[in-house]
Amino acid sequence: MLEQSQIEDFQKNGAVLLKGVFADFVETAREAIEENMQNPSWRERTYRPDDGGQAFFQDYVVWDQFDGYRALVRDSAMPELAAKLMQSKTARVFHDHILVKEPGNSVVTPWHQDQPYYLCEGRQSVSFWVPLDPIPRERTIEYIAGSHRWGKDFKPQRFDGTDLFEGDTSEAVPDVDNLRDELDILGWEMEPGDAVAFNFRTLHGAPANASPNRRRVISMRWVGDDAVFAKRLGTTSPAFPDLDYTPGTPFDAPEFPVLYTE
Ligand SMILES: O=C(O)CCC(=O)C(=O)O
Repeated sequence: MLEQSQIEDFQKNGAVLLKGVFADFVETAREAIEENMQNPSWRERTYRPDDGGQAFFQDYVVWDQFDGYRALVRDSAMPELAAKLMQSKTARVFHDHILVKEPGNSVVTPWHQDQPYYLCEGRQSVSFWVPLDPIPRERTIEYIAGSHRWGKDFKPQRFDGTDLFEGDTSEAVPDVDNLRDELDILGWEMEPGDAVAFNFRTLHGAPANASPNRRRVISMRWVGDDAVFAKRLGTTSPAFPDLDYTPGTPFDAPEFPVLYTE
């Protein structure tokens, strides 16, 4: 399912397209999205734009609560693909992020890295961005090739542009939209069940959904052998308020099961 060249592209660019890898899980994952929207978790965060347009539903850490998500995570090739891409002996679940941009939703996902607001750290990480609807090139998620190797952790911000952590003096995310000609920007037209695998440090962003169709996505995050707990300047996203941990110790807790071992 995975060519050596795809592992190399993932390592070099921090993002790679995987065609059709989860196609068998699309129908059940769509059912799970409907169930999840009827029964959101306490972490749900839905943006309802002031322009009266349709919502952007988000939920987190629900992969083990709905059959269709659980099947995608446990029964597909995802755990093994994660380990191979990360060049790790193990693949450990971190969490899922469910994202539904309804038709005409105006929320742009700003350019950001995920790593700076997570409660784990490591070089071996991968998220699978799995669309459940067709995504044309002009509405696809985009990545800056190689940005996971820039050695930078940019300041995390909310989608409305406010800082996530008070007093955070780290460097702001560059103005990517004005630097597009100088950067190597990756993005692909996608079919339901395709995936982009990307590193937690790869800069990425996604456009609004100016289309008459829904844009349903499951973004599933994994870590490898080198993952450790990390302390941030404030509450991580997603938050795990009941978790007691020591920064720098192995990232190991029942919430984060290892689903693949070489
Ligand atoms: O789908 C989007 O709009 C953004 C997804 C994203 O930022 C992620 O999966 O980390």
